[in-house]
Amino acid sequence: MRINFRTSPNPKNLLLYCLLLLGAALNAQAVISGRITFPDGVTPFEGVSVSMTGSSNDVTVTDANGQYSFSAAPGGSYAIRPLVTANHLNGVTTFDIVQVFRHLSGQELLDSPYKRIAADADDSYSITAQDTLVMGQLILGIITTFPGIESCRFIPASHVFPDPANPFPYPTSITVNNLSGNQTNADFIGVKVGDINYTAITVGGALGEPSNFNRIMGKALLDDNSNCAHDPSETPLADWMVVASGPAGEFVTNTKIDGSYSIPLPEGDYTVALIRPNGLWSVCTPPQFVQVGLADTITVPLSGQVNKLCPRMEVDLSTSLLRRCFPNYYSLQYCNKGTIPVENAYVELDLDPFLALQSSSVPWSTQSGNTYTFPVGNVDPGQCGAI
Ligand SMILES: [Ca+2]
Ligand SMILES: [Ca+2]
Ligand SMILES: [Ca+2]
Repeated sequence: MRINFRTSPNPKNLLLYCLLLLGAALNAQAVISGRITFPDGVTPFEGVSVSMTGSSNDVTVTDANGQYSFSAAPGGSYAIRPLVTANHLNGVTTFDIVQVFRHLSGQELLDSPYKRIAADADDSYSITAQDTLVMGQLILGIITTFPGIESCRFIPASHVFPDPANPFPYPTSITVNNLSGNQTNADFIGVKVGDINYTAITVGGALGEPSNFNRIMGKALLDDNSNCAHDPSETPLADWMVVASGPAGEFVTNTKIDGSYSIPLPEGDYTVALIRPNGLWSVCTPPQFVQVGLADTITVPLSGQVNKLCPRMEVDLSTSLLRRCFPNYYSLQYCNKGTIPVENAYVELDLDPFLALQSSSVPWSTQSGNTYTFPVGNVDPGQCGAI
């Protein structure tokens, strides 16, 4: 702030001068800025929406170098989070699917936590056959977006993965508490969902229109003590569907292994409902009505209960394109969607006569013709595994 002061000093003008200086001091702003790049630390993400929420709210977009910047009042606390929801197909090919298959079959493990995050195409916080399935559906045009709505994932560059082989869950925002001066290193590493080998184009408008930042988020927990409210140490409900419906449309996501969910959506009024996976469960939280404004984050806690005590095993089988006379990979996922553990479970695989089984990550116990039995042991409620 520049103050021009030309009149000769007199008490009235001095008071005005002091008040102007005081005003300038109160308005002093600090900068929170950073850069978003691929894991190489070089290739920028241009056109990413970045939100600042907390003591004040703001939204900006990264420039051609992947840079963004906010001005914020010192002393405040802020959360910075990038978001891209467009162009899901960007960088996703059958080559990426093959890499996930090789990882699942143990042939060649994905060698970076960022590749593993990119491989989690269905946003379940785990890498399973389901991820290859949705990648294939996207390439074939059966679906146009990955589940979970976001097409890129952003992890604070300073984050150290405690176990790089299992990077889930991972932070998606940078928190600044009691801002004391310019903070210019709020950098993020970006990956494109489903793009394991980093071939997505991230500049020149390839990431699509800047995303909307309003969101509904929360957790779904098993209501162990039957009060239909969240209590400490209650069990997360993983892979339950959450639906937000309103005049702008219906927005659907699935909860992750820690029970959390997040739905970016346009401003408006919504009804948020938790959907039980099957009749063995019940939902005790009634549909919640919420109003979502610009840059709002609305938290809606959800609770489910046990309806009937029964195990329920489900199996999914998927593969990429099969080539005759070449090795092909099948991935088999099993889950217990029931309410009690199942003991000594096994999966029976009945292969087409044109296929011969060469090897598997879980050894089969018996074979009868082209039918193979894979013992998978005890499976807890909500637990899944892959072969
Ligand atoms: Ca997944
Ligand atoms: Ca790729
Ligand atoms: Ca409870």
